Amino acid sequence: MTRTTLERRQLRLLDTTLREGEQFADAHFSASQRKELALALDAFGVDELEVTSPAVSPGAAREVREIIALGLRARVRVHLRCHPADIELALDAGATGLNLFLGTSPTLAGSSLREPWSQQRLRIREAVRLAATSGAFVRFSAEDAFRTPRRRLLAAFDVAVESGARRLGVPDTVGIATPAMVGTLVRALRRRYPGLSLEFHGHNDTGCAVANALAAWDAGADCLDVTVLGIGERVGITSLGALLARLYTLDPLAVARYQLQLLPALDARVAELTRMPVPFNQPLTAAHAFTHVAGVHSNAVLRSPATYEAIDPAVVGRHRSIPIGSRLTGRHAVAHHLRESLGCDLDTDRLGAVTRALKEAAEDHRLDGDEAAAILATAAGSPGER
Ligand code: HCA
Ligand code: CU
Repeated sequence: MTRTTLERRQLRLLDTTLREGEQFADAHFSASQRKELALALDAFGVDELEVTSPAVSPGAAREVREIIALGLRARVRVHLRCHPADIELALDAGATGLNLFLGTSPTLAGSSLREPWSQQRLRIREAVRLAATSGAFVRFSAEDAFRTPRRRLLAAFDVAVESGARRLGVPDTVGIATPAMVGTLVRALRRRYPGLSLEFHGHNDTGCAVANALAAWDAGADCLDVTVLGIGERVGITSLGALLARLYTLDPLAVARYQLQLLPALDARVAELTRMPVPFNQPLTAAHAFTHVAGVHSNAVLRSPATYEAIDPAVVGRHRSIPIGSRLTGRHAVAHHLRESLGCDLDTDRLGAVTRALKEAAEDHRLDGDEAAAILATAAGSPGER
């Protein structure tokens, strides 16, 4: 089921590292770093790039112009409040894609906006009309969609569509939706607005951002929001690499147009710019994404990688690693190392002895490469080698 839907519809990935990503507490990108990231994301093949509103600061306005001027293949979308002045600023900067948003939930309306619903409705109508009359591609997103009563949500979307929006955004702003909730809502919207583009933007506060993005896709959304490493407000949103890993295992062809080989460098660069390592649990690009430790695992992987690998490391230009510095290691891993690093094979008894020596040495700490190599070298040099 998923397989056929993946093949049939055109997936669009909207990368918002330059907008949502900038809201990550440790992110600050200079103008030249923003351009560098925009170029890297374009080379990677993301379909759309979202940038911060020019209303934020004069620097942000300059950067919108500069990124548009790069003439990327990816479409540039400017993230905007439903304020006429913000829209004018984006149009002045040359924007042809306007991502409008407005908080529709009672929680947000009661705190940040303090506007009655009738007023909000008018605001959506005017903003979307103004944006659409310019000829720009207009998306309207109902911030906090999953805490917005269904009737109000649909009323907001109806106004946006009547006023010229070509895409509707469904953000799980505080990350409380489950995949089932996302599926139900997106399916309902798909039925109500056939032919309209649907975008999903999922925060990761409860660890469901990737699963929710997949649920949105399965239910009929065509545009999924991501950032590099998933950076964003609080614990961020759906990560680009994690979503691609998720989709790849379902259907490699569906993501074939993205340059997966460029992912490790992209993730490493954003980690560097945000002064953190690539998180240990980042699919595909974590330091140990393709490392096998336990003897049973390394034995099986050496015989047939698919036993314990969802994805071949070569897909992202990486190699598998089978360290032997743990007490969990096994004789097959050790034999592999002896062959690879010292070009020698030991008989069964010697191999058993060196494996025991390694395990014993690793009883109270992980052996680093040098310690393990020293034990192997001793074994290789001693009688019994062949
Ligand atoms: C924000 C909130 C937002 C908007 C998403 C959207 C969210 O930081 O402005 O425009 O669709 O998560 O709701 O990122
Ligand atoms: Cu967000």
